[in-house]
Amino acid sequence: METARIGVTGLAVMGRNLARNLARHGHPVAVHNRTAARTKALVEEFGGEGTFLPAETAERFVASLERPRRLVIMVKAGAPTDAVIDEFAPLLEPGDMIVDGGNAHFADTRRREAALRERGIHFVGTGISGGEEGALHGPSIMPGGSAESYEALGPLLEDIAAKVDGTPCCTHVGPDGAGHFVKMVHNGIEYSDMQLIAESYDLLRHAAGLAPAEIAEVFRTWNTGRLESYLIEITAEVLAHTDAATGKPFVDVVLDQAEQKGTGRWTVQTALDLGVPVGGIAEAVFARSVSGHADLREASRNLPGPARGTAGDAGFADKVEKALYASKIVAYAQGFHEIQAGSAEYGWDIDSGAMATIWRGGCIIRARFLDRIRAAYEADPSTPTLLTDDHFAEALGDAQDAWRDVVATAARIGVPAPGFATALAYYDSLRADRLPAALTQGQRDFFGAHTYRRVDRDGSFHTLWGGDRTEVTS
Ligand code: NBP
Repeated sequence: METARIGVTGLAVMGRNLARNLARHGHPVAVHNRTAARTKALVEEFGGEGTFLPAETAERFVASLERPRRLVIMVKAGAPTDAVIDEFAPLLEPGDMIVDGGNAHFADTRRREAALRERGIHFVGTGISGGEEGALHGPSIMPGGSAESYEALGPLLEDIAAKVDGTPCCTHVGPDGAGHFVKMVHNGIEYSDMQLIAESYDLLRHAAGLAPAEIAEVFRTWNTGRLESYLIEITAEVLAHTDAATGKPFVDVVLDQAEQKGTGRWTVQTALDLGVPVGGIAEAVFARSVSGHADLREASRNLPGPARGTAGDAGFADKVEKALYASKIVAYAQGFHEIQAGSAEYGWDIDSGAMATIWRGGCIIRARFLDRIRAAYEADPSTPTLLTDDHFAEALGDAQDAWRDVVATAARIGVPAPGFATALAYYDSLRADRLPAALTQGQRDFFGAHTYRRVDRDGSFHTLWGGDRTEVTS
């Protein structure tokens, strides 16, 4: 009986395209889906692209895999993933591998990995970015799990991943949940990137007075420079598009209420747990949340504010470009800080430069900029922040006047720019000699005897605020 090198169960858009990608690269692939009609449709439509071994039952699917077995799950994240693991794990043997390519929460991946490890089965939580197109033509792949499992899976995954300068956008991220953690932060950064681009558009429209088609041209120009990226490219496409039904700019007929699904929220929740400031990502999640509160917005529409006349000068678009680049550096610095914090907390030993390398292609945040991040980590692998890298520090220095002018202009004319504002505040917080946290500590000691440390000697202290205000050691 012919055997498959790898199997995919769950053949909706992602699983189907991943299976086709494997088959197109010459890997015989077993295919299975809970509802058999999807399996049949895949083979009928795309059977000519390679060797597919369809199976109607879990038993036949597992039996068709060469050993050790490599089984990829591409089903809806959450309970369906557990259901599929429960169905397949009893059919597997020690040494076999289950790859979960869904968008699982890394804590679930850690739980599943630990449970399956006890049975000798490798569970490989794998972040896959790039949507359905990426799955078919080459995604960015972030596999976690054991190093041993990567030896067996890596060549296959690297084969189907996107390539940049011949380097595959896939590497072993680290043990257990590391892959899904990095994919989560990738999505958080994506939120931030998109929000900053949206604010740039809003300011070009309302401060510089440009029309959507003109703004599309600005983005096209930016895409030839240091901001070159997939997101800038598609922004120009969306802004240049005209609605066929009304003849209006497409962006003007789309309801301005954005959705925020799991991963952006998880990135912020996890950052809070780890104590990592990711204001740029948080503001991006909140900006979508604000947009979705239609009642709140309707009730607030007539609140007073400044007249929204155009306020940008002739060089305003260049200033927005600088503010965007500077804020983007901050967003990535925050995301990478979260990756480093997660890596330290869970003992993953994640190579940050390698993450920048595998995000250069295949995924939504792919950009020329990521080469700069890779170079920054190459120059100093243990840097506490990307902001101090020579290239980034120079860009941040060069952006100073423009960045502040853009944030001030937004505030003056009443255009919300929470992404730009929080990025600048983070930057100023980090470079400040003294922060007002000293006063916060004083307040906390006053109302709760929480104690404070002093700048001039070691120890914890408390002032007797309700008494004679002498200081005691605590
Ligand atoms: P969906 O997330 O829409 O899931 C549909 C698949 O899950 C179908 O194959 C369905 O089988 C199967 N399934 C469900 Br629902 N419950 C099941 C159960 N209890 N037992 C067995 N199978 C079950 O598919 P998708 O959009 O292709 O995404 C797959 C995974 O990839 C998700 O985790 C998603 O978050 C992740 N992802 C998606 C994208 C993207 O751009 N769409 C990008 C990156 C990652 P059925 O056919 O029998 O109903």
